[in-house]
Amino acid sequence: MPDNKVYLLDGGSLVLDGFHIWWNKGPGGEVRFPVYSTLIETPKGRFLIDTGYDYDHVMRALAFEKPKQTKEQTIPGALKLLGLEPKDIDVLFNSHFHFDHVGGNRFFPDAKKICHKQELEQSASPQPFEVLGYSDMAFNTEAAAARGMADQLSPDQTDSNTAFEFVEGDVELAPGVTLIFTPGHTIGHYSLLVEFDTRAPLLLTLDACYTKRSYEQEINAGFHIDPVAGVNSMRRLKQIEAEKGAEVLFSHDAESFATYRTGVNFYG
Ligand code: 5PN
Ligand code: ZN
Ligand code: ZN
Repeated sequence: MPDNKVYLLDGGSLVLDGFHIWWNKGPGGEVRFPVYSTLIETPKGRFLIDTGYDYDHVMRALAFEKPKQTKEQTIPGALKLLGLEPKDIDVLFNSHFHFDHVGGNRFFPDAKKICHKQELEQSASPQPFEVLGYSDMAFNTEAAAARGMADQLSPDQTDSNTAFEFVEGDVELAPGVTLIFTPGHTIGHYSLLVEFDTRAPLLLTLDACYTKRSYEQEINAGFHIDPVAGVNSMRRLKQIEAEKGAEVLFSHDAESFATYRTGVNFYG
């Protein structure tokens, strides 16, 4: 069995109206929710899942989401709490390309980068209702250029140091680290199952389920490409939870997040 360790990297918080978090259910009103990334230390290397949001981008493009992010809640800051630097990350996997999951990608020019086959092309040519979600394009030179947003790139970013390898379907990234294809929120969205030597598996829903209530009541977020696929993805996660006896972690749930291990406290 794999000797895996999972660290949750606190990335600060944002605000949305409750009708965006719980689509067509609410209640409405401002809800502040956490954003975090996931570091998995494995015998095969360090895998980072997502990179949070870029504070300056949110202030420019979505200031109404009222970002709160300390220096320790940037990706380099959160890694530093663990005695790590961005160059210590071997593989960066993006669950999807929404701005709150790609904001720190530019810190990882040397990591191998992986995403779903269709997610990159969708972000380069989104549906009109997806434009706000795919508003930070600094993770890939070609997709940024296709959107007319090359001004978001910094001079040191190149086609090759922002290139992705593609996967589709369920994929084992490393022993005990499995990407679970959960489309609906976006076309190429992934959730994550991590198995351990010594404890129950973790099932990270990522944005297939923002909150515990979303999961229990099968409520999509307001941002989605296919809500029916989204409900089916939540049902699939429930099946995996039951089969594996997994502990389920949600992506944007303040109440749940307060009970999760963060900083130097890890799972494994
Ligand atoms: C946090 C957040 N805010 C807005 C959007 C959006 O338009 O698509 C995805 C998304 C978000 O995750
Ligand atoms: Zn999302
Ligand atoms: Zn998100």
